[in-house]
Amino acid sequence: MKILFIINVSDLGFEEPLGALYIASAAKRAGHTVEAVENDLAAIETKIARLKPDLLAISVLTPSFPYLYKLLREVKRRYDIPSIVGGPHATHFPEILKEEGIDYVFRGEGEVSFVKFLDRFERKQPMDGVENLSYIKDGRLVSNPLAPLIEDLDAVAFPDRELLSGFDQFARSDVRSVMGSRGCPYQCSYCFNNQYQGMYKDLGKKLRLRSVDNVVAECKELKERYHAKMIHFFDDIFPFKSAWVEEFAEKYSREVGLPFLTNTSFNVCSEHYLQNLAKAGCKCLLIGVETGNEYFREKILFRKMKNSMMIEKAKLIHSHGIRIYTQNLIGLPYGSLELDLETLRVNIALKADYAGAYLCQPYPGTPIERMAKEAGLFEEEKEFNRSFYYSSKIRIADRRQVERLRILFPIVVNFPVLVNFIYLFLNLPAWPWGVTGKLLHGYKIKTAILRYKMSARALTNHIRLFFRRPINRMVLKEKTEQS
Ligand code: B12
Ligand code: SF4
Repeated sequence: MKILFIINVSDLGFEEPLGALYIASAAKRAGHTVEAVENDLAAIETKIARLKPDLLAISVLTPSFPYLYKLLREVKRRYDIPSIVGGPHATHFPEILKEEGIDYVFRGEGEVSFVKFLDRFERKQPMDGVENLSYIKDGRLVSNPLAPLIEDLDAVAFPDRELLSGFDQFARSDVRSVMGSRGCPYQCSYCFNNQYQGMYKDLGKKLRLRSVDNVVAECKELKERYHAKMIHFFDDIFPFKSAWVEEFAEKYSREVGLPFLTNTSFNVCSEHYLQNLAKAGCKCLLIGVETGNEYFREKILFRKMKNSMMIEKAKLIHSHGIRIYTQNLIGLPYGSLELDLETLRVNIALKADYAGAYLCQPYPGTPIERMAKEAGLFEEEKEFNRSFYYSSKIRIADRRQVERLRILFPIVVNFPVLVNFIYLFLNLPAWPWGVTGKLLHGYKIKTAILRYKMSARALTNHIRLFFRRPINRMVLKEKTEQS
């Protein structure tokens, strides 16, 4: 069977769309043909004319759903090809099946049940018993039960990077994306994991690790076949089991030896963990501070951490030569400008190398959305933005200043003396800071995040993607098209 995957490349930089790549591998292993095309109507039409696919597949996140759905509907109006939608948004909102143009929805982990679906689909058999699948039967939405989470992640085929061979932005990149684990032990109130764990309760472990050998084998392949010079581990939290990190540091540094960056939590940053990460080649850690107020952190965000502990751990991270990229949420429900300024001060205290601040987004179904609704702080009529940078459905007190603070935030953390003038800056137009912030971000990507020897080809690719990137431009374009 021939499957055409529509990849939403405009919301990606050099990050590879691992969900689609894993699914493609599983389908190819089962003997199907899978090709990919970017999210552009003309390109899709050309590809359909050539490939004549039997099925259209697409992976969707909540913020890009409205846009991707319109694109899919347009394609379906022109071609009578069944479609299946998967990914985080489909996982939580199978009712999108009611929208014109979506024939099947796939919830949760894909590799095993998708292949079962393809088999039934090809033989035109009924879909009863195909786990994870939602579909319309006799006018009713049917959601089959979920299959348990895959226990042995080593049994899953590596993501199919060949799928992206025709995409310039990935072909020219030398940073590759890898997941060493799936899941997270925490349940932050604003995160997809909170709902995911509820859905998969009793259906597998919250956190699953691949073996070190399996991860190292993938990284070696990336180095040898896909000219990787740096690895971006996209784990929610990079594995922190002592024996695992120790074995990883040993084998990865010997057999792969590429610098890498990854996500982690201050909670797991022990001396042993950091020592091994540094030995393996970790150059930068992306860590959530989220808010500087301990009470809010615990009661609103469901994250229990002391500021003093974070500051202590940040010192330890720096002592191992690893840079810190913090992530912060401002404009929280019940929050205020003062609260967000507390967050700014904590980032200064822990000397973040780069501190990103984002407006808190109450994604549907998350506890934080419930809180915002209960407090009457939810603006129902607002559409979800394709990014969490530019707007929020939360009714933010001091909105104007908080929005300006988002732009000023990384600049002030890098030049702490500016904090003395913060109230003045918050009352002036933000655009000059926007330009400075963008330049600082670019500089920090090169010096703190992507700390590896880039080829000229990769550098120009990064620069091109960096300037093409701002989702706000796309959002503006969408708005203009709508009006
Ligand atoms: C890497 C990553 C990114 C990358 C790349 C995103 C991408 N499209 O691949 C970048 C940095 C670009 C990114 C951006 C954003 N991200 Co992000 N990101 C992730 C992260 C850390 C890993 C994604 C991943 O590769 N997972 C591994 C693969 C294997 O899992 P998967 O994608 O879910 O795929 C599996 C199944 O869902 C299913 N499946 C997936 N697609 C399909 C399709 C079909 C047809 C089928 C049958 C099955 C299927 O099978 C796959 C294999 O089992 C996740 C957290 C996470 N743990 O997943 C957040 C996550 C996906 N991101 C999230 C968010 C909110 C964002 C941003 C809004 C943040 C921002 N900057 O504004 C943007 C949105 C960009 C956009 N509009 O699309 C949320 C999404 C929540 C939601 N309700 O949609 C997540 C879940 C984080 C979280 N914990 O809440 N992100
Ligand atoms: S630690 Fe990160 S990935 Fe884990 S639940 Fe919290 S926000 Fe989500």
